[in-house]
Amino acid sequence: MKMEEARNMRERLRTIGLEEFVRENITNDKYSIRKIATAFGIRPYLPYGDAFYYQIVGQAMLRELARRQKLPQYNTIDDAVSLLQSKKNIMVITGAGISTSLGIPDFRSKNTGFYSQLLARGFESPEDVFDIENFDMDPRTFYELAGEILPVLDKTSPTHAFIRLLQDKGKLLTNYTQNIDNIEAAAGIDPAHLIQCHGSWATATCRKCKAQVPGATIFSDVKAKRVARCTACVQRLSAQQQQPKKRKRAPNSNSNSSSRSRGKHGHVYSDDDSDGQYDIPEPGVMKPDITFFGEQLPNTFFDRLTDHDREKVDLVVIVGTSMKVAPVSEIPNFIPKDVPCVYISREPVEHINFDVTLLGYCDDVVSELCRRAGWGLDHPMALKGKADVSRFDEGDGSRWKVTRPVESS
Ligand code: CNA
Repeated sequence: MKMEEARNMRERLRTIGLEEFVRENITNDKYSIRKIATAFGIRPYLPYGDAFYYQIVGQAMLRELARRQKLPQYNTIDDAVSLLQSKKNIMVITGAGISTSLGIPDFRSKNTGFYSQLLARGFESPEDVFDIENFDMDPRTFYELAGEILPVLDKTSPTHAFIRLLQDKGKLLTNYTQNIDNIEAAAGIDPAHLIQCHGSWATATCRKCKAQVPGATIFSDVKAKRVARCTACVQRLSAQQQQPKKRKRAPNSNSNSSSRSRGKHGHVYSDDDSDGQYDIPEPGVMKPDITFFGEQLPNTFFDRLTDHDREKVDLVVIVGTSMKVAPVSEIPNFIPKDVPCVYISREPVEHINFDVTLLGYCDDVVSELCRRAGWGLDHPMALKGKADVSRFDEGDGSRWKVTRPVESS
């Protein structure tokens, strides 16, 4: 199906509603279900029967009905500037792209992203490195690689400074960061206005005894590609080992002495090596408190979004994220449909409708926004002077390329 036809079909669904749309296009066989599937971005030749297609097209139609629609009155970079100037409760959603200028790779950028590097090294499914079941089965893969996304501790980017500026102007409602680098702390973002949706390296917790330590405690292990062990467990185990141990009962022995003691975590200790068998208890593995795939997001995320921000937000600014990871990717669809949404990133995304899209290095884009707003962005890496702004070829005219003029790049 051609793009134009697909767009019309989706619009028709929104205009007449699900029931009427199904009657008009599906029940009366106007289109085959596979053809309709293509209007919702589903490939028509998957190796499944029509029953499967009816099911996923149904889900896709429901999603389409829940999707935010572009607000026609906002289109240009100056519209974005006016919104920044006039709005008072700005939600900023950030991703790995705001830290790449500090040398921390993002995940999904082609060639430079961490996932491309993993693919090039033969990892078929890079996301598995951050899967909690895999980590618990064997943490070595994570520790082998984690040093490459270890945060810098004392640097911030101009985009972090921009978020701080919004805070200083009393406009920052909440910064929902998907980043785990905790650079928001160095930028002075008030924890009361910050949700670290995927946790952070700021702390680490033992998978066994749940002891929590500052994240920096495990950095030397991460840098050395060594699995970090829990020092609390180590201390407890060594204290237990120093206690007098009882001999293991020999098979068929009549001795009354108790032969085994069971440790706190169910490990069985014995100093009897008569059968050459030891069951050596191990200290737990430390995991940085970043949310792995398969783990719940912190409750603060859902609480703040639903009980506080949804009512208050008057502008959403999304920066440096591919918006591929749920539930953060669902935020634009969740907030009221009349709240404008500005997207700043290097590449456009097609699965969410924004009002203004500003494509370029986010540090340059925010510098230009501040320049046009008459706000000083105090950061040594901020763009000094004007950026070039030109219309991006694809899309509906609300997408703009923002680039450094050649002499200042
Ligand atoms: P992603 O999927 O890798 O997307 C990053 C996006 O930023 C892409 O669309 C890039 O085009 C864009 N981008 C990269 N550099 C720039 C730049 N300088 N200016 C403008 N845009 C840029 O990462 P997401 O954040 O969307 O995905 C969420 C994951 C990434 C979370 O679970 C994080 O924990 C995880 N992550 C975090 C960090 C970090 O904390 N710094 C680093 C790597 C990955």
